[in-house]
Parts: sequence; C-alpha cells; structure tokens
Amino acid sequence: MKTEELDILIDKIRGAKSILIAGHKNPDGDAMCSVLALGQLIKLNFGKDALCVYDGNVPDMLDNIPLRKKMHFYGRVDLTQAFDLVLLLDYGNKAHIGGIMPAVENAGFVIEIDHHKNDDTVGDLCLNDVNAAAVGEILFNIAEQLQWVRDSDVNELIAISVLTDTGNFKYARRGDILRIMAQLVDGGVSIERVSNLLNNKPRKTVLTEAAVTSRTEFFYRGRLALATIDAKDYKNLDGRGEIVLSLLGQIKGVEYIVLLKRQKEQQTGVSLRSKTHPVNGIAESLGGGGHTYAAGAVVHDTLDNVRARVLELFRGIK
Ligand SMILES: [Mn+2]
Repeated sequence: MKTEELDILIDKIRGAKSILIAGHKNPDGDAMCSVLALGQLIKLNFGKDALCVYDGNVPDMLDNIPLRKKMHFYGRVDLTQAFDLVLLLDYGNKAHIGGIMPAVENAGFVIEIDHHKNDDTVGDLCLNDVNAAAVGEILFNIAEQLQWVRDSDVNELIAISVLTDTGNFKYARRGDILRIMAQLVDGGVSIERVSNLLNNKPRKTVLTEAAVTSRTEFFYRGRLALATIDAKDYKNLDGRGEIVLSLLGQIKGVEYIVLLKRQKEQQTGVSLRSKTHPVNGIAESLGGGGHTYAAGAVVHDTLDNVRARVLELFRGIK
C-alpha cells in the first residue's frame, strides 16, 4: 500500500468521532471476519469503538467466530446520523451494499478496502488489491506496514477470512497468502481450532444435504450426476447446495454435476459444475452464465421442464 494512502486512512480514523464498518449483503466468512477484525484493530490502536453492521443473513456456521456479538444487523441500530467515516469492505459491487447504502451516501468520508474487480467504486479512498486472496489479507498487510498491534481475536478473524475465501487454500493463486498464514500460526493461531469454529451448521441442514445427495440420479454412463431440491429442502440448505455439489464431485467417473432447485412452482435454479469440461455455455443457453467450470442459471419454468431441457443439453457429452 502507498504510504500517502495509509496516511489518509490514519488521519481519517484519528479525526473521526463516529465510524461505521460494513461488508457486502449476506456476508460470507471474509465479509464478516474482515469487518470485525478492522473494528478490533481500530479499538486496539486508536482506542475507538467503530460500529460494525451487516445486511441480509449471516450463515449459521459463522455464529462462533470471535467478536460475533459486535456485529449488528443494520436495521437494529441507528444509522440515521451522518458517520464521519464509513469503511466499506469486500463489497465488490454497489448492488451488494444493500441497506447500508444511505449511510455510505451520508458519510463524511468513505474508505473502501476490497479485493474484487470493480470499475464503479464508491470510496473517496480505495485501498483495493485485486491480487489479495481475501480482504483479511489486505488488513494483515496494512497492520504490518503501520505496525499496528494485533490481538488473538484479530489474528483468528484474519485466518478465518483467508480460509473461507480460499476454500482452505484450494483457490490460493499466490504463495503470499500461505506465508501470511504461516505468520499467523507462528503468532498462535490454530488452524484446527478456527476450522472447528465453523462446524456449526443446524442439524437439519446437514441431514438435508445428505438426503438430497442420496436421491441423486445418474445419466450418460455415470458421467452426469443430477440432484434436485424442492422448495422446503432448499430453505433448510439456506439457499446453498455447495456441499451436495462437492460430494457428488468426489464420485469416480462423474464429470458433470447438476443441482436443480425448485425455488417457486415456475422458477428453477440450476447450478452446474464440471471437473475439466466447460459448463458456462450450457448455463448461457439456459439464460444464465458464470465461470468455466462453475456456472448457473435461474429459469422461469417448472423443475420437470428444466430437468428435461438440461438432460437434452448434456446429450452427447463425452
Ligand atoms: Mn472476499
């Protein structure tokens, strides 16, 4: 980070009587943990209490992270005052700011710290780094550069933000992030302990994931695994079927995984995964899109009709 930019960060924190910190709506591990870590860094190094808020739902698995009680649903606190400083983390895109937007617009000064590619930033100062694996990594680097004090809560929060955003390092693209984790471990962080903090799903979620997985159908010589979730089970999964997709991907010979979610009678969510063959083209022909090996669509049709269309699109797969 440029020294001049960090000087502004320090000046703004020092000069602020009121500070608000927020991440993206429906926060994930990075959005939650980096917000709480920054709040704690400000407390430790400036003696100030920043207000940490979120919009949407927090996944149950994040209920036991350090300082969780310091994170407030934005609708339950008073955001009508104009905050001197708003720190916006990990938000990626204006559309993901959600209910915090009025506070961002009213703020005396807005500093964003993000690792998403974003051509339409809202910050007066942007401390963004698209090469960072998580916002937690950027915070670690800022704290190191400014020689800020970190306590064990900050270190654990940064570790969780990194573990969750990199899928336990599976998606790490640079060695830097592993070297940062090495420093955190040397500083007392137990990867086993923080990983276990996340084993915190409701019973019904895991039982539903298992039930949905066990009802999977296989097509095209076992190359395609297709699982379906109806509306009731979909709610239990908290809107996500990542575990089902991941379990099916472990099966020998399965190349493509399809998860169909009955969202409404006439609305079906489609998640597509593949190990080595592109699936974004199939998502696009369903009106969706995504990454090469992980794509999806929302189709306004019944689950049965969408299932037939998907099977047709996969006909002739190698
Ligand atoms: Mn992130």
